[in-house]
Amino acid sequence: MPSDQSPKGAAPRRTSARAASVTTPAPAATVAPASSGLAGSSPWAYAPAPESRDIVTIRQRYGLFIDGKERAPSGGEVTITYNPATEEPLAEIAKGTPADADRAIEAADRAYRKVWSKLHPRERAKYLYRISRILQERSREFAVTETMDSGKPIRESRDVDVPLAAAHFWYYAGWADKLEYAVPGRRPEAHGVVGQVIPWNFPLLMLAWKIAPALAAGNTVVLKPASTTPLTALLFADVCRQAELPDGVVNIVTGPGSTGMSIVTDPRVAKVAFTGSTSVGVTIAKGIAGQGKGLTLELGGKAANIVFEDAALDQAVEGVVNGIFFNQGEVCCAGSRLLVQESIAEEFLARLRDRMSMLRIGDPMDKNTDIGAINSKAQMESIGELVASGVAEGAQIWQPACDLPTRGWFFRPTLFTNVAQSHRIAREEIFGPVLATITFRTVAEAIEKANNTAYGLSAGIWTEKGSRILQVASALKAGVVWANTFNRFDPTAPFGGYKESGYGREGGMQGLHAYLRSS
Ligand code: TAP
Repeated sequence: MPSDQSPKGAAPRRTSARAASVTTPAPAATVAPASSGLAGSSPWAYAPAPESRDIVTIRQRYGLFIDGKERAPSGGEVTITYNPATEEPLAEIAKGTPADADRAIEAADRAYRKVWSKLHPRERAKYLYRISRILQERSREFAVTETMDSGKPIRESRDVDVPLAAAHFWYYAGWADKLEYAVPGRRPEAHGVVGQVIPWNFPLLMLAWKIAPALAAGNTVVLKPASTTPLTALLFADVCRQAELPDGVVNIVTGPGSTGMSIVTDPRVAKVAFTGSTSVGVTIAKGIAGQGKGLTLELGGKAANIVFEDAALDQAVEGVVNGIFFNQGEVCCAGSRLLVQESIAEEFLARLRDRMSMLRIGDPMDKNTDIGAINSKAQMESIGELVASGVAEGAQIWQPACDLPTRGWFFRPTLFTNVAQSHRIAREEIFGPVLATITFRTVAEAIEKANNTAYGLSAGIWTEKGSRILQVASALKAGVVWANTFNRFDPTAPFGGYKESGYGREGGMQGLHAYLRSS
């Protein structure tokens, strides 16, 4: 489809809080008055600042990227990827089959044996540097495409997803010729072909987290993007061509979960990396059990963001907002449980409600937007169902009075109080802009409640006391603990979880280990 067929400005028509509440369980919700913040009809409302989409040319149809070339799917079928902010189709995407997965693995295997493993590591590093440079040069194109395909605000794709993706390639380029320092005293070797399956919440960034260390370690790759967000992975295929990466080193196979399963279970695939839901992670682990493959799983989370009474409250409010509303809350490490000390709970929640009233929800292409569109209708329904369960189980719901666009999948930011630890909203990953508040009195109680989850991916601590940070951080069962900040990512820092959040680390030197076997 030519780019001009999609609407300019995704949210021209807006609906009132009352009308939009069909997407959320309105009967029990307390909706704040519109005058409580910058939202709605306040005289302080922001003027529209839409990013131009002219830089992006979205084609009508995309094929698979196998052995350096675009190929039609063997079954001849396509799926459609939609703009979640407008519900309009963006492009037809090849529906890769197990036969296509087989061709991609064959190409990756050949490229590994004949080209990539024979290159001097320094030469491999040059390709990674080149890819990083091209991502930087084409950053606007990537940011606009990502926002159109995923629904995330352009501010986030422009300032977080794309720069971090480029930084990952840059960082791992530096490792490519220094692998022996990553595994001192041992001889590092690549696995060969790696199979990677990624989710829809950070499509380009997850691709970079997976492909950059894999290539730096000397592997070749077959990657399957999520069905609702394939466009930046397909644009990345173009970057590989532009960087003159040897054919077959990176292969991108779009298609359903079953195609992902064909990739990861193929005996020629020596290592598997997956990011997504715990249930699919378990299916993959079972599917490849006993095959001797390396496996890293980055799954869900239900992070506690713990605010102690001595915290700088306004900073903590900002951190809590960033923790749960960044990327619409569709973040595995989102701070979706607010643990606040009872002595400050009332004041903290009042400030939090004020801040939430100022969030701007709507057109993700607008540079002022804080909360964009939910990635898919299915995800909207899943969030709505869990929010309804919170109301039914007796938690108190509050939502700010913000206008929502009449088209697209938008969910009003939601705050629950009076939440019991047994409530589903306190236990299950909602993957949406929904925060469940639980109070505590003592440090020990905070730690116990924070660890009372099947997950263990991340956590946040807000306090002025360094000693308390050290005490609490070391007691939390979470792979990543942020102190007086949240959702900070850096290619040099390892990231990963405990328990049902998976195993293995991505990022940093530890992220390289997963892509190396050492003797
Ligand atoms: P998943 O089903 O886990 O999707 C993640 C990736 O796995 C996608 O590429 C998906 O392909 C693929 N996949 C699905 N079934 C597969 C299988 N049997 N074998 C191999 N690959 C398979 O996530 P979802 O359905 O999009 O979201 C469901 C829930 O998962 C969300 O509500 C959220 O709670 C959680 N989630 C967590 C994360 C992170 S980062 N922890 C990310 C996304 C979702 P298709 O897209 O083609 O189905």
